[in-house]
Amino acid sequence: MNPYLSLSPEVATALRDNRPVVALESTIISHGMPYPQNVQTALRVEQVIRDNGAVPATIAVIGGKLKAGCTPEEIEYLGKKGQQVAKASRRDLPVLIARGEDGATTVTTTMIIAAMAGIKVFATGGIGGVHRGAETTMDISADLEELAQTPVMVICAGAKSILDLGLTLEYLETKGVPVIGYGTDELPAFYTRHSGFNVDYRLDTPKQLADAFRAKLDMGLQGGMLVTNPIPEEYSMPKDVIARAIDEAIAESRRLGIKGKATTPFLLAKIKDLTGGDSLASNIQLVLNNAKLAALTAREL
Ligand code: PSU
Ligand code: MN
Repeated sequence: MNPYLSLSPEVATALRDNRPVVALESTIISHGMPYPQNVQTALRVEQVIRDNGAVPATIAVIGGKLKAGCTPEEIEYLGKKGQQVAKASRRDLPVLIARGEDGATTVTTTMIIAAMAGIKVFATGGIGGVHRGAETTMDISADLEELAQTPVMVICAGAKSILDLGLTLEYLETKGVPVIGYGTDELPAFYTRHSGFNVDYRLDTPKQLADAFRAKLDMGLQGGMLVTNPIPEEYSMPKDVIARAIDEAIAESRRLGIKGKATTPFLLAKIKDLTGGDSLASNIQLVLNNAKLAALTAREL
């Protein structure tokens, strides 16, 4: 086995016995939400996965090890350190590992480590994508390239309109990534159920999701599958409130000249400030909702 990979005993046993395991990312803990809600949410998400019959594997880089299955102490550590922890994408892994450092895994690196461990289903909040203005900044998340090459199903609530959702869908189409709407024909936009853009396919049950992904794996087609699961109606946010906050956050980031890997965490924090915490409550609910669907789908697989 990969000498850098370290499975928790629970995850190792579950994988050996062919029981369902769901991967979870850690950038959402360190950079996606404030402390202590980030730690509380990460632990609640793990509980939801257990309650639905699967084993959670929170993924992170700790002391130069690729961890699949963090302890509650490790989750607390990542949550408390917050933005001090390196946000680790694909390009960051070699140096972090060689130096024995820590890193919070994004969708990209969570997929990489999940695949190394043999975990096929991953639940998160939102993915990175093509940023607004990418035609001049070239800011396109590595998450899209990872979906094109790594065999993991990613269950999210769509993408935030901090991104250009139309261009994000075009990119995924070019890269051959199936984009599925769970119970919907429309791409959900994270805080809201509607974006005005259609997905490729609508599937309605965890079994249908598992069957489609199984077919992809069996054919040896490289890459993952993106499942977009709309936020439950009762937790969704008014469209105009969130649109205003996002526009203002983007304007501020341009004024300050925020660039590169700092962009997404900056926008997420700003939106939270501007919406007075309402967006955080929605964010927590949609992650719990995705965790449940991921557990049920992992069982079918
Ligand atoms: N979008 C969110 N919440 C998040 C992220 C994105 O709504 O926490 C995080 C994820 O870890 C994602 C990463 O993989 O940001 C993308 O960063 P970038 O745009 O720099 O690729
Ligand atoms: Mn970027």
